[in-house]
Amino acid sequence: MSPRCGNINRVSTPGPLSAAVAQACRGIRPQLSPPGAEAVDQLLHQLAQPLRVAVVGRVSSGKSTLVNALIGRRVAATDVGECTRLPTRYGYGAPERTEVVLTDGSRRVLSPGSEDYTGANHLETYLANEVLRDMIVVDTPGLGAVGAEQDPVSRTAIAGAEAVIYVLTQLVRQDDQDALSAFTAATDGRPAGPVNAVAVLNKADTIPADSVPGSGGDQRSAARLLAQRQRLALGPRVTEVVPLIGLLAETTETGMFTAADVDALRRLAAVPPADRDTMLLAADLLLGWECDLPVPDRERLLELLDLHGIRLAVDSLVDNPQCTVGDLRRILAEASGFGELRARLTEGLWSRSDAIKAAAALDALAAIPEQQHLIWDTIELLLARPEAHQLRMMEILTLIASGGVDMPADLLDEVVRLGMNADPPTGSREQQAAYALERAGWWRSYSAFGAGPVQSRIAHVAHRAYFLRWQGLTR
Ligand SMILES: Nc1nc2c(ncn2[C@@H]2O[C@H](COP(=O)(O)OP(=O)(O)OP(=O)(O)O)[C@@H](O)[C@H]2O)c(=O)[nH]1
Ligand SMILES: [Mg+2]
Repeated sequence: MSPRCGNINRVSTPGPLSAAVAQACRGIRPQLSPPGAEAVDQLLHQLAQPLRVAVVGRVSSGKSTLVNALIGRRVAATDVGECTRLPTRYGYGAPERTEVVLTDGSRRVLSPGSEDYTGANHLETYLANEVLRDMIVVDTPGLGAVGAEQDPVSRTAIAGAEAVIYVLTQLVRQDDQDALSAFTAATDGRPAGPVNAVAVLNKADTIPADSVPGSGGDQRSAARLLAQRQRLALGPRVTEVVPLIGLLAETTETGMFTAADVDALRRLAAVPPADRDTMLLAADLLLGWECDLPVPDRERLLELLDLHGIRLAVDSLVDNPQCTVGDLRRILAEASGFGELRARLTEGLWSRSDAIKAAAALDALAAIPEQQHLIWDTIELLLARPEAHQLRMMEILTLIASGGVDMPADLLDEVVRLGMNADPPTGSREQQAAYALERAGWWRSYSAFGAGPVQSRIAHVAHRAYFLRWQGLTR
């Protein structure tokens, strides 16, 4: 096995699709040259590991903050300036440690407190946190950091990421779109599409509500509206953009918010309302105002909650002076939007991780530059199996996300929503079944009469998806 492979301990067992792909890989392996066999070993290794999710986005968009919230522990350094320089993989393992992986594939354990990254390609941190049994999280340097987009080092390190959480802030710019494409390079050429990408509109607390028409001046509606608009701008690459206040998620998920912080907030709540309102307009005003809360405490509150979070907590304490630390933590956690993100990640990534991993492995297998006939035949056989329908669906969703399919937008949208299970069921079971059967029939005739080869492939998969849905409802 390649010395580049990490030794993150696998705990959960591979799902049926991953197992089927692994079996196919083992069947092909003896026919390959040593480099081909090595590539297959790498693939088998990755198939046996939890889903590898890279958190990507522009500099200072809040990637490391989100990584901490996801892991539930403040492990990644965060800062207002450009901060994360080396990609860092967080996986389950004991003893807890950080290893520096050098560009030649060798590794050494980083002594605590040391920052000697000489020759490093990336870092691997092993933690005994339960959540890491089911995922490997990769924190990445900001896209747009000096040289980072073209930096082969960071590409290599996140190569093999099977899924991506894309952290956006207020503006989706053309170069953000480009950054999504740059991710394609980092995933060994596999496009990030709705099947493996979830987008987040972070720093929702800093969006001026008045800047978003239709929000009625309400912060949450502003964030939601903007997120919807970003989804449209990103096209079929993502099915949803989830608004998030990553800072509040980190503070509440990592246990950093304590009773001492609530005491500090109480002292702010005791300041006369007019003064308090002015103090909480800007960080400088908060830090410079005469009041009996020591400045370091104010700095800490800003770091933990920023102005919006402080205002929310103080308002809650004014409304209900009995609020406990637990109550406030719940209020802040709710405001962060992390619950919704977690639900999206569970639905969109974790619960599909078997199929995502299997699809990624098939792509990597197809890219091995030898015995192509054998490899393609094996893949075709595998895809022909009924249980591989999910893989076919992922294949066409990725095709649609690439933007090259000539088909009416409403039909493409229907397929994406079908494949992502994006629409909650409506009507009685019988009505749902009737609808699924009707759409199955429609797509079958479309595949037979209305389409070229690509459209026909899509229609075929859509037909089958509706048919399976109908079967599930009438069984
Ligand atoms: N107000 C606010 N600040 C946030 C939020 N998320 C992160 N921040 C702050 O933004 C700054 C940058 O956060 P990081 O997590 O270091 O950003 P990053 O994307 O990892 O940055 P690089 O590693 O330099 O690319 C830090 O000061 C965070 O505390 C948020 O939701 N709201
Ligand atoms: Mg960072």
